[in-house]
Amino acid sequence: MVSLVKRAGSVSVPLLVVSACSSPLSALNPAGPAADAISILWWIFLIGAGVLTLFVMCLIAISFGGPRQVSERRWTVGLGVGFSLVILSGLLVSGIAVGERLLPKEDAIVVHAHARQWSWTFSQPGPGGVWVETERDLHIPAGQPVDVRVTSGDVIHSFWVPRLAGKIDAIPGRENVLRIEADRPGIYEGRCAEFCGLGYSGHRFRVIAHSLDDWPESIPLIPAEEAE
Ligand SMILES: [Cu+2]
Repeated sequence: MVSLVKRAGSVSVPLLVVSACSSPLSALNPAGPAADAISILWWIFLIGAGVLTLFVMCLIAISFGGPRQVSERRWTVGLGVGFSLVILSGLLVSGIAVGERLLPKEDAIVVHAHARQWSWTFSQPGPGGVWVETERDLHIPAGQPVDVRVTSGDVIHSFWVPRLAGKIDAIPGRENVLRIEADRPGIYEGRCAEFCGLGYSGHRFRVIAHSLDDWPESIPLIPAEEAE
């Protein structure tokens, strides 16, 4: 019985890990350049943390072998300063390089995302340049960078589409900008990533990426004046 449970566990744990990585809300299942960069950074940090853990475990194992003559200089300069500096420098450089790639730059399509308890309203220029609004679904062209200008009408929320980019807070009285991009057409799940009250769990939205061939005519947009 015990061996059966162990065998089931050994099979289900890797399956759980694999399914979690490929879920619609997994940052480890990237579908755009910003999410790609974040995913790479996540793996760098995981591998770095794994190497450090292994190193410390080795030191602990060695310590069980009895007292050893290791010079103070070797411990202090080699391991205390040198080793830490190498690891921290690597993490710092990789973090800055990835962070720089996530910053908004010029020539992006601009859309507005307004959060409220508990809805999302998106507005942008539609077919013929008419300003339009959509509720819950944000429509973007695939393969194009899009700057999302995020605001809030009540409390602090957070705009997060794990497969397309990092997250950014929606703060009352302030506008924050996040660049997202989808490699290919599809539907990408989004969530509010900041606890914002009792309806927090339902504070969801979707990003629908359309083919560039029929953008923006293919979008079921409602002119802003009709949406009010
Ligand atoms: Cu929220």
